[in-house]
Amino acid sequence: MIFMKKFLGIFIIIFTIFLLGCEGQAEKENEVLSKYNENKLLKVFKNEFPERKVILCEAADLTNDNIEDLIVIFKEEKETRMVVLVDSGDGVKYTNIVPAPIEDQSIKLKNIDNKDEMEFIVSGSKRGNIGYAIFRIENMKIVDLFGEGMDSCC
Ligand SMILES: [Ca+2]
Ligand SMILES: [Ca+2]
Repeated sequence: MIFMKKFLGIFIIIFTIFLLGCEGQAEKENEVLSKYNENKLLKVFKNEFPERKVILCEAADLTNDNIEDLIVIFKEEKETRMVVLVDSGDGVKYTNIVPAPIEDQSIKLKNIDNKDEMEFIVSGSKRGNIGYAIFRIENMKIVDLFGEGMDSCC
């Protein structure tokens, strides 16, 4: 009987940790995305591609014209991909689409060479394989400037 109680106790603890873990993940996602609920570029994207599930966004001017653009990492079928929505002043324009890490995605903005367009660093993982790459938008294309391990995490 004592053994059973112990066993049940451990089971409850493990189960609680599991539940907390799931909830934490979902909350984090909602928190990140809720910041962009009113973003007009994201609204256009969601309307145009309802089948693409948005995972992560980051707003910044990436084309050096003082108009804010939007980096979007999304899932479509089983692929995780990234696209940049450029506010052209005459509607939304899309860059090419590139593979993105499938887990733990993060986007960091940094003007690495301190001039012209803002660069951005995307990192993430896939089953523990970590990768990152530095990108810049050139002529409406996502250009991969430097990276490591992206093949094994995308
Ligand atoms: Ca811009
Ligand atoms: Ca730059």
